[in-house]
Amino acid sequence: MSPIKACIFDLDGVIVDTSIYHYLSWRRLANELGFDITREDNEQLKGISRMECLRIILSIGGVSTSADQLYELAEKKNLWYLEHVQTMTPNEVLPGVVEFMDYVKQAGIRIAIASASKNAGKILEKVGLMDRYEVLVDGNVVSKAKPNPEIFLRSARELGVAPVNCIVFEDAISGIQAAHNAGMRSVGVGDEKILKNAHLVVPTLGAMSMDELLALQNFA
Ligand code: B16
Ligand code: MG
Repeated sequence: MSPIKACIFDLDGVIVDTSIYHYLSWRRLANELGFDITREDNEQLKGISRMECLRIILSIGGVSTSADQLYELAEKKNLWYLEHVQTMTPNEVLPGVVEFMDYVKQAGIRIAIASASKNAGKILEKVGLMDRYEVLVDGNVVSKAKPNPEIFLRSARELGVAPVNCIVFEDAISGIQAAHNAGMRSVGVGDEKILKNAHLVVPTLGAMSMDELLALQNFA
């Protein structure tokens, strides 16, 4: 049995859902380049870095650009995305998240946020969660995308907790794989059929009980 000493939460899809804002901003960019993207296309972009998303969008439209243009396009999309982020309020925190974080903290379990987003700090500030976690590891400080375990290993290191004592909460398949590659246990937040490799799957954090969390201590 490995006691739970830290919970590491992914941001987008677990704590808030900014995927609609990413979609609107990527779609605006695609339209400006003369093509369109669908909601299904947007599904592929979850949990993936900004530059990787841009490469996927451009391949959908069959557009090729220079390396310099790639950075300009990514920057343009990000400015549009930030206009949406500026409108975010605490009402956008997903159901049950604050209550679950409170339970965890009261149980003496440490909290980190691990997000591929370079805007994670801004989003957490807009939704009023800045004082609910000890460590934030985001796209500004990690270079290897999930399923590489870098983001979770760094979170554990900054908290001073061994990986075996960490539980990761993730909505992306690559994030669950990254948690396992880090030697951590995982909770998938979302669809059980998609996140079947996770040690436990819940539809939202609000559906997760403290008993279920503590039962994860018994998983190897
Ligand atoms: P940015 P997460 C990810 O956040 C999003 O799921 C993904 O769609 C986005 O492309 C990525 O952040 C980078 O975001 O452009 O703001 O740096 O799920 O890892 O919290
Ligand atoms: Mg996510």
